[in-house]
Amino acid sequence: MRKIVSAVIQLGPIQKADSRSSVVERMIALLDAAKKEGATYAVFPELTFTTFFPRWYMEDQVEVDRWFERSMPNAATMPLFERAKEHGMGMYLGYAELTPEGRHFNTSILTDTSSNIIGKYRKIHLPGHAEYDDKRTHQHLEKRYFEPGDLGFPVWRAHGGLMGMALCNDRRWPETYRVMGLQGVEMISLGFNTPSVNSQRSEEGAEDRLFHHRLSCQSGAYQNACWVLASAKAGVEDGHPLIGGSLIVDPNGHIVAESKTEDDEILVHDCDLDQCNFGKTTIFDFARHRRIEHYGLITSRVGAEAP
Ligand code: CDV
Repeated sequence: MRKIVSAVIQLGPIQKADSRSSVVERMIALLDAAKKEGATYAVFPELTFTTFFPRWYMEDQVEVDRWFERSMPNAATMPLFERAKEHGMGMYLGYAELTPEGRHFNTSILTDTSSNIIGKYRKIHLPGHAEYDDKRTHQHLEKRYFEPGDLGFPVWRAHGGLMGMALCNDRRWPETYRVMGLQGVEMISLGFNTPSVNSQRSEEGAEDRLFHHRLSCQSGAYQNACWVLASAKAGVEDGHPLIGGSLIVDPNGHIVAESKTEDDEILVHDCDLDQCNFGKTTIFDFARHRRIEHYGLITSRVGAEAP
């Protein structure tokens, strides 16, 4: 058995006015609680340190850049890295990254048990739109504030296994999981901020949103025989509701833990990476069963074109 005692740490709402330091204090308290339950690895949400700012339309780049981190860790986030190191815990967490060259990414990192950053991922499937859209019930301006990730979907040898990362909307795309699956991934960590109502179809509420979220994570885990650890930022941020539904999904596609609230909450599970072996050596033994001669359209065509 190759067990990682994993904690998916859901964060309740973060308001616009909340400081980074106040969020980091909450995260440290949750990390301490996860450590008490024996966890050695913790998964935090997408854009962990702030409210989900892409819901706000901004024209002033100085105002936009206030939501971004110029370095990681930095003065505000260092106490979290120090505490994780004291506990000997690895972490996955998401944040808005502003590079020294002035580039903006929706990013996640993976740390080892000494809080060294050993992996970085930049969100590839950016949802939403770039200009103000008065037809939507709320804005989702990720295409305005971020550029698409440029690092691909790497997999890292860490924590005794093969670890991958994704961010929110990536979980809806089978390509996300399969590219990592083809590198043997055993555990995918992902953070998300999913508004409880579809901005373009108000009858699609939280139940449907949770259904699609579970469907995506469960099928990705099953079809690639890997663990999926999904951490929500949940609850009502300045009047805007986000679903909870943080999950731990096993390599057979079963949900083994799910959050019950839309607040700060921890899920802990002993994830045995050897549970990936059965699927990877039988029905999803890619080397034996994949037929790449028929998959060309996947990488040569972006949109659907009828024959
Ligand atoms: N932060 C996100 O990527 N949110 C998206 C949108 C489409 C709601 C999501 O897939 O949940």
